Amino acid sequence: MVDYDLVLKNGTIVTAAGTDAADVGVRGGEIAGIAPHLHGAQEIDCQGLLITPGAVDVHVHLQYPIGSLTTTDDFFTGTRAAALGGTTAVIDFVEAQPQQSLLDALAQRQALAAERAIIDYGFHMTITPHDIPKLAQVADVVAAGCPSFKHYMAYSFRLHDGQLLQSFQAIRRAGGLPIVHAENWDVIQTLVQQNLAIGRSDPRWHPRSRPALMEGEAAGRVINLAALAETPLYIFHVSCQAVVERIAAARAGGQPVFAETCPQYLLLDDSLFDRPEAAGALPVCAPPLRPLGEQEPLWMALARGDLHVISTDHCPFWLADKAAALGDFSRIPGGLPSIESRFALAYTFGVGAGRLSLSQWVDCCCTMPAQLMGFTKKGQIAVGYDADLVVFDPRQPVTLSTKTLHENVDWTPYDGFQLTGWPRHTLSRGQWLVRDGQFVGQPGQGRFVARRLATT
Ligand code: DUC
Ligand code: ZN
Repeated sequence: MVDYDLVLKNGTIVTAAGTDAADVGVRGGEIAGIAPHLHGAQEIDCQGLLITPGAVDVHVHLQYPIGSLTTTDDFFTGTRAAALGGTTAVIDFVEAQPQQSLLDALAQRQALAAERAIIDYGFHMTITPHDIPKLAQVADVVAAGCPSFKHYMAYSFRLHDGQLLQSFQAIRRAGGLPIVHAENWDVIQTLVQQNLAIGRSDPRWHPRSRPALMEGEAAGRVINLAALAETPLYIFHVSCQAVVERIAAARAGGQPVFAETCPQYLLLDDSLFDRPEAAGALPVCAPPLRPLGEQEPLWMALARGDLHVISTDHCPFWLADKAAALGDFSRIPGGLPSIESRFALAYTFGVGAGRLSLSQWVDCCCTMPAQLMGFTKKGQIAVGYDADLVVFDPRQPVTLSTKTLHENVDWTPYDGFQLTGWPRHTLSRGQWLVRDGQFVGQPGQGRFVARRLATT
């Protein structure tokens, strides 16, 4: 009997809870059955392959204006690359203009994404200093399906401690989740000026002006502010042990602090800044890549549960735009691409290298990010969830390069990386996005998803 629109047959289902040899039946865009011997109008043989939830990337910057530049992947190219890499939902950002309401800014950004996105998406609302008088609007933003709010402790739009506290209090009242980019901007600015003043202008002075010690200090401070406001907290792009230690201590004391790290902090180190000419400028991002030795403890923190998510902070700029600022490291646009390779990088260097179990891999890349950010129907293989599914070939060899990747950028920090394991098929709400490694999706197919946090 044909009960389903589509059945993924004979694969190994991997969830955050374990593995299971069963078929997955899809009906009406949802997962409708998980059992042996299911039958459907379409049946796909997944023998020898893993079936995972679609991966969820909760930190991406697509067609995102930063200073005078805009990130080079737009909502089409970025989400197409994401789908080819097994990611079926992303969270991008929205920032209001000084005179604009938060809801108006959200509607504007939603309209931009709606035309072009391939996969489902949401937005974090950024709270900048000019939004402090607008904090009464936070409840409307949560009600509109954006319950997570980004705060910077760095850059011109950083918030001071009192402003962070005020924002956290408003978000707590509204049942939202504050997110923080934790660095100490005053110290960074002082070190940048000191270094530039004595002619230390090349990229190797970028990480030396943004010390891990002070990332740890900023994280500790913001954890304390969250405790004061009695709110949960999510920390973006943790790069070093100094932050992990603060998170672990807070969690041991019962404080609900959650955090992500990114492939660049797990796999790359600050020796890349010593490369000559433009090559040394390319890996500039903030927080910076850290010295060799800082990477392994991040993997261990993921396995232990002191870090919870691997996201990308995908933020691509052209090689020429990075190179143009070579004379002053502090002007190099910060950001690295990895929206396409994150899930497979985490498989090869996590599972393949024995650092993560299969379930931890799925948890960090799919389930936890969905759960923490309130995607209530994503990140799991369970009846009633969206049929966002990846069929992953754990034996597929791939050498990463701009030739094999589809990100709209002319370099990758993972050039030459040899992976074993890559997504073969990607489905979003039961629709094919990628079939046998070929993109078959349509612009505009992705939908805005109103997120609801478990606590709201
Ligand atoms: N850091 C980056 O490297 N890029 C985008 C924003 C950020 O905080
Ligand atoms: Zn970012």
